Amino acid sequence: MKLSKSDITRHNDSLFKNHKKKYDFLKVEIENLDEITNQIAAYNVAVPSWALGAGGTRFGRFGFGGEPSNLFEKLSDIGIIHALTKSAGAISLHIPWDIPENPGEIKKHAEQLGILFDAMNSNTFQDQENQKYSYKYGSLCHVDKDVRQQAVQHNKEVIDYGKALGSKSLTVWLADGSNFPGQLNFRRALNNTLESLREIYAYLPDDWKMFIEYKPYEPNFYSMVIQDWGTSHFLASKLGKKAFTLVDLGHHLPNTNIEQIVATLMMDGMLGGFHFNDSKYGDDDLTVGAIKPYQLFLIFNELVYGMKNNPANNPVPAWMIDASHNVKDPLEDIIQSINAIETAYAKALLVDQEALQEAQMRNDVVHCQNILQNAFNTDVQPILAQARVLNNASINPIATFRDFDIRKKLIDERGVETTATGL
Ligand SMILES: [Mn+2]
Repeated sequence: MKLSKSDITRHNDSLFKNHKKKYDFLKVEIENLDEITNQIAAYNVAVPSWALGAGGTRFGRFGFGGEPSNLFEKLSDIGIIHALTKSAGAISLHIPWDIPENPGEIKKHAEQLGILFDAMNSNTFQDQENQKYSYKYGSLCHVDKDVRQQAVQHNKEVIDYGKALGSKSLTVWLADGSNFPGQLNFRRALNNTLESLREIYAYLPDDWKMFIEYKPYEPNFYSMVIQDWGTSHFLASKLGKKAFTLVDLGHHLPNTNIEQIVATLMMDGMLGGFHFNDSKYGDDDLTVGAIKPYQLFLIFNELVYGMKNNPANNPVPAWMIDASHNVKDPLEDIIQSINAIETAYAKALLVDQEALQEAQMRNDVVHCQNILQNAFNTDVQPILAQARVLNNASINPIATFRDFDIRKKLIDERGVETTATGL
């Protein structure tokens, strides 16, 4: 199943007139509209290989049919999303779920679809078949050196797979921690983790980055070894210049001010990666922007400010969608997430940073709030649609997906019973 450029532009014909009217209307209001549109048109976010099938809950999993059952098909699915949006030009792989049997062939397929290989993800939160030592009591933090070495070795292998595909970064997320007080010595666990990470870091190629993800709880419910951004930052600064903190929106306690964390990390040049999702209660992995679009906008406001005012040389963060799907078609869900991310980004680009700074210096709190909320309340959908027009993508990706009956075609091609590997 492959969508051609001409299929998409033909579908756009019926939508173009109405779109142009809306975009021209915005042009009257927004002076630098084309500049903002170009920034949105250049934006890409990586799709993780595990988000293309139905995600499970601990109670059940409900498939969609036509799910990709190997890496080649996963790339094809992202190819469909990328053709429709021209904003999904990267894939993030998870080893061992996506071990490339033939890296050359996989790389060629990705190239033809315009997809790059973003961060590689290791997995030491499950035991694999034929694995010598168990991660039941931790991996990089484990009390037994043999277990730690096995986990270090796995991360080195993940780097090797990434090298073969042209990836340039490794994301380490650890489920390590304890379920009961006294189970684990905090300092020993953190120190073991640091020493293990040092070995992985030493193996990292010079032009690679390492992202350290944190999470306050789950799967361990008393303590997580890397529980918050401070611990991640602590480890990354001890490792060296190639190590950074990764922020996952769902990995915070309720009501945490994530935009402030973003600002603080960027001030120190330490924000390396970003995982998008949304949540009502915990790490719910819901569609981006489904619950708290204003929070997402405030986060993007800090990102835009941080990239413009960047004395610590924070790199452009590695963007990735990290959501899970059980009741929506995963491809439609990812399209919705991309739309929410670009919506927040476009609104943040509308913020008049100079006026905001002036109002802040005058302590004009009312005006500060108005500047932010005027940007947030602007309908930026014509900007996103115009960005897609510029890229020969779809004016309305979900409508195109449905009009072309893509899910049905995938089911015809792959069958109803297929299951994507992953969570
Ligand atoms: Mn994540």
